[in-house]
Amino acid sequence: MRTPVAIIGAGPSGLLLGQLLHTYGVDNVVIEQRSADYVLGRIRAGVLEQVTVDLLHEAGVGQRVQAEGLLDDHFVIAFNGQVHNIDLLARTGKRVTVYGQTEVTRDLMNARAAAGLSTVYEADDVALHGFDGSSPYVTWRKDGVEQRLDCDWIAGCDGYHGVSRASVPADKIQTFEKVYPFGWLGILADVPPISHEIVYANHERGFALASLRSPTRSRYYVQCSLQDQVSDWSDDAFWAEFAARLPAALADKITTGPSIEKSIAPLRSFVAEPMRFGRLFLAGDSAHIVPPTGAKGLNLAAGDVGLLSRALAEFYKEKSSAALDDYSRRALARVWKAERFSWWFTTMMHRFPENGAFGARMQIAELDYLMSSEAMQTAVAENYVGLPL
Ligand code: RFL
Ligand code: PHB
Repeated sequence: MRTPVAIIGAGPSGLLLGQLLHTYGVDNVVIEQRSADYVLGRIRAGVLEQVTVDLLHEAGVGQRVQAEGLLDDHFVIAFNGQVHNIDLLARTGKRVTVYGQTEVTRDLMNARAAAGLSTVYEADDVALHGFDGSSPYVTWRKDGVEQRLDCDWIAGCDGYHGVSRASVPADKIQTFEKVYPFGWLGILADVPPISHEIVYANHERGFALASLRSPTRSRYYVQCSLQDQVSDWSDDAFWAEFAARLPAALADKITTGPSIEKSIAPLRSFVAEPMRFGRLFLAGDSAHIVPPTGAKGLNLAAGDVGLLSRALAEFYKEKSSAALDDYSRRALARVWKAERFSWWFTTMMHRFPENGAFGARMQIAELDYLMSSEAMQTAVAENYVGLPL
């Protein structure tokens, strides 16, 4: 088997890359270790930047996000019992779209199937070979049978725990990491959301976030201890803690109900440099992780593959490798800015027990300043709606 671009991973970055390349006339094969249902079962991101929505349109999968995505022209920051707006539209002229990662993935999977593009699910022992030379290839086992795919380029879109980054020799890669001393406990429930806007709450009991997937489906989170297990948190315990961390005006709007998903995610900032190794490119979570405060992870993944797909198209159409040679530099410049914003927003909103009462007062001073300064609100809004590609 041979293809121009072998894509490792059928998460949003791999599937979006495949669809963008297809629209540019570049064939590709996606190799994923899990089943399609498993990939669709992961509940993750919910907020799309306009750059991401534009890329979905470019990839030919914009119809449903256009019809069903909820447009938010502001988001909410709560602290000291008060509720404050960050007016995205007034400060930047842009909005964000609330539309679940699950739905983005489903739209991309359907489009890939309709276009007849080749996807291998449940591939075991995926391995990357020869990307430091001119003839890279990928091997895997499917139903016990060894398979090989020769290609011009490999796109490592296989997330933080994937094989692509791990295949790079240690002396060729530099990594930067910060692990936060807490996690997020998230639940999904078929109850009406407290608000159509995303609410980020700083509270002395810890951070809370109110988000949604639709007018009838809520996605809520509370900061939790890294020692906590999902089984430690009954639905009742979650609802009580969530309500305790919101200002009364918002807590009064909570409709409780049984959770249909409940999980704990650790928080991490991580960047690998560079994002190209010979004929291997890294994109999305395989190259970088942000804590979810600020909703940047999926959007960064989309930005990476936006740049990479155009660079690959230029290579095949114009026989120029200039954009491919510049991919890592351009992607990393944008990635580090989103890392900074996500780290800063996380630091301002969460309880850090080791920072004590002084640290908590610093957060309140910063939040007070934010809400009194139009300049600061513009800076936050600019980052939240997403920096240009
Ligand atoms: P993914 O989604 O991890 O997909 C990688 C795929 O590669 C497969 N894979 C392999 N395939 C073949 N061989 C191997 N050896 C493989 N190893 C792994 C995996 O099975 C998987 O299918 O990475 P990708 O595509 O780069 O996408 C990144 C996003 O998923 C991620 O950044 C976001 O979910 C982060 N994130 C958020 N991002 C946002 O932009 N907005 C949000 O509101 C937002 N909220 C979140 C989030 C992430 C969260 N968690 C759980 C980490 C909320 C949470 C709670
Ligand atoms: C979500 O809807 O899952 C979500 C929203 C905003 C964030 C993180 C996650 O910052």
